[in-house]
Amino acid sequence: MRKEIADLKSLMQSMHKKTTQAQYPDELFPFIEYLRQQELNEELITTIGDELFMHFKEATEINFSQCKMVTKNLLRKRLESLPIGGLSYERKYINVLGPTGVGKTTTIAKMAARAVLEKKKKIGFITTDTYRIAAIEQLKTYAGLLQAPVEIAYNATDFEQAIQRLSHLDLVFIDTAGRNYKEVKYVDDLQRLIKFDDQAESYLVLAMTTKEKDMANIIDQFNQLPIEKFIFTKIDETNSIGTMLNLMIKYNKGLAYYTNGQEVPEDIEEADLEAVLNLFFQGEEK
Ligand SMILES: Nc1nc2c(ncn2[C@@H]2O[C@H](COP(=O)(O)OP(=O)(O)OP(=O)(O)O)[C@@H](O)[C@H]2O)c(=O)[nH]1
Ligand SMILES: [Mg+2]
Repeated sequence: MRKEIADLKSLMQSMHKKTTQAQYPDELFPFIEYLRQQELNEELITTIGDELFMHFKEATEINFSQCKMVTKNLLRKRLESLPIGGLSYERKYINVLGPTGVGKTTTIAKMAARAVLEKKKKIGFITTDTYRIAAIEQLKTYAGLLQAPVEIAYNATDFEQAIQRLSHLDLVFIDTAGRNYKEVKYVDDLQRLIKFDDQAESYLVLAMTTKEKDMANIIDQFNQLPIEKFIFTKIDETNSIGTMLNLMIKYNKGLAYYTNGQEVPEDIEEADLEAVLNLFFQGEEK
């Protein structure tokens, strides 16, 4: 019985969606199609579609740039309460977390280079990635270029000692091992190994090349940790940016940076609301 009610409900919802979409004037369809290509979720697309429909009800013509403006206003309203922007430079420890191969170490190198070159901060690194042999060397290479110390922590005691040794610095970047965080035990391991106190800010790094559903699963697992903001990497490898917005809105989480290439230190942008909205429409200019 309950299942039947649920089925009926979803049928009615999809019928409602179809009927509202059927009401849209034909001129709106290319724009709605753009939103779909960007992989914005259907719920947001319907909200935007309805808003556009109301906006252009009396209009004689509809153009893309007006649609863009209405959409930007709507998305801006959804996003403006979220924290958007880079490191605060107020907390000493920067925890960088995320699944395998998303670009955590590379992004740390980019953020660290900015902290040194632009903000003139004294920085250091701790890596807890003792799992991959090359990981320590990779971080040491970047640290060498910035003449910054690296500490290696195999366990919580090492980590505590590393913190003591680097206590004279302004900022300490903590690189962690990429693991299959669908397994909750890896999140628990992190919690035991590193610190999530009020001296630390934690960032979850996700690659735009990952499927949205899988990213959502990972975020769910990290929900037990105090994640400050997201960092999205590899936006140069995709043409659809919607996922970024979907996840920020769904999880009520801000955005610190997005990265757009392998070059260190240049391929990183500090997030800014207007820039993110423009990024969403960048595909339209191509
Ligand atoms: N195209 C592209 N590649 C990137 C970007 N950021 C990182 N990469 C590449 O992604 C690969 C993995 O980067 P790492 O920084 O080692 O990733 P990681 O998350 O530290 O990996 P693990 O520590 O093994 O989990 C490297 O080849 C990087 O050059 C980006 O913004 N765009
Ligand atoms: Mg790494």
